[in-house]
Amino acid sequence: MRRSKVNRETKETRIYLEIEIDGNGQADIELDYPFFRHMFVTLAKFSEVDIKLVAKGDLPHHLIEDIGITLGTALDRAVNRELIKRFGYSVIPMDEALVLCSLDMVRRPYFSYNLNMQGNVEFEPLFVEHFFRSLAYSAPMTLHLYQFNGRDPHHIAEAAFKSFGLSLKQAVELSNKSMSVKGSL
Ligand SMILES: [Mn+2]
Repeated sequence: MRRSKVNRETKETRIYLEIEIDGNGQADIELDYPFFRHMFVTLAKFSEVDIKLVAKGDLPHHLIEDIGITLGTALDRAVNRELIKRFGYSVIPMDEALVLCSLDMVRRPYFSYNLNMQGNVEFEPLFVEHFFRSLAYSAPMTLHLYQFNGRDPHHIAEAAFKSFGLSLKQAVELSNKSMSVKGSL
């Protein structure tokens, strides 16, 4: 079974996260931030990774950052990189928004991001960037999120989470051949 549990406690946050890679996208999210709860349910749905999350903390900024770190750590523990397809990519529309995700589950952290969300009231757009950056660096993985189009911040963020979910689903699919010319990721 490809699953892991991570319990991360600091003076700022307490995060408990359980994932099952070969799940069917069930989400059980305890987080007092409705927009990001919606995003994590979306991530589970499109990656088909089951996610159980209990996140409590002092500030929303700390919470979202630490959930990113915890999810990266959980993926690292649950996945054997020698046995997966390694790359995942997708371009997802949501009405006027069009967002690409391309990722490589190589053990080399890199993060590239150009999402531009303005005039928003539901959530802090910088938290979306912070979440994905924390995740990419703690996994570690190479992660690109690229916005081609979009005006509504909700649509842009949701397209990014869907696109990341679909890309992750592809990348962690089992493969019986090593996807590295070096022989190791
Ligand atoms: Mn929505």
